[in-house]
Amino acid sequence: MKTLKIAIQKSGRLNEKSVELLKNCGLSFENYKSSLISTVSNFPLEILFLRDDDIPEYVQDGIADLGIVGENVINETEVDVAYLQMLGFGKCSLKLAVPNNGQIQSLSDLSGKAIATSYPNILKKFLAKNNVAADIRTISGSVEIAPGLGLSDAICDLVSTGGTLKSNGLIPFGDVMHSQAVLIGRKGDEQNPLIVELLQRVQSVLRAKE
Ligand code: PRT
Ligand code: ZN
Repeated sequence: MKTLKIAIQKSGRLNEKSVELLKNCGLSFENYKSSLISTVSNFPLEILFLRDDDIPEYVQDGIADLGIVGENVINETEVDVAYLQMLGFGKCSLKLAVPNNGQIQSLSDLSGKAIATSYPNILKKFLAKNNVAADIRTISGSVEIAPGLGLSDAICDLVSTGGTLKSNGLIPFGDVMHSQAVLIGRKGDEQNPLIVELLQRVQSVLRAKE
């Protein structure tokens, strides 16, 4: 049977938990920081270490069979993949936040205002659904400093503890989406016996943690 490929984040917030999950599934592999691909010795599986942003497309396009990535990245890339299992780590929320000077207090106050974000597609849909016409400024990182620099009136960014917002004088005032890491696969592949076997192992690891 064809060896499976699973794409996980190379480094960053999801890397360690993704590696731990695969190890807890009984998979043996070397986890060298320098390697981009690692072969599992006791299961027909290869692990690809990638930027998280590339994972949904790799799975959709069949370059990887499976992937572990945040729902926020899946929604932003607007791919069509199957959610096989929510994994319960990497939890965060994509939130709107504004400077704590009180000028913006409700969603409708955002009309005509500029919002900085790294999630323009998700934000665009959210604003359309709420009938808010705002100007989306896409920036790739350090979104929290945009209002202080005069680049935007508000931001839309991921929040976990809220510490980063606070230290930049911003207050959250609306949830755009909640997110966590999820195991994804290609639609139609769900009956592949190797995927079924791996998914069962993942589910028993998660059950043991409850
Ligand atoms: O290099 P690569 O592209 O793979 O990584 P990356 O830099 O794009 O992503 P990374 O490693 O930062 O995050 C990977 C995933 O972790 C995200 O896509 C989310 O699904 C999830 N996650 C969970 C988070 C956070 N929590 C989080 N707090 N991703 C980012 N943050 C950032 C946020 O953007 C903000 O700058 O942390 C800051 C806020 O944290 P708090 O604790 O101060 O609120
Ligand atoms: Zn990324």
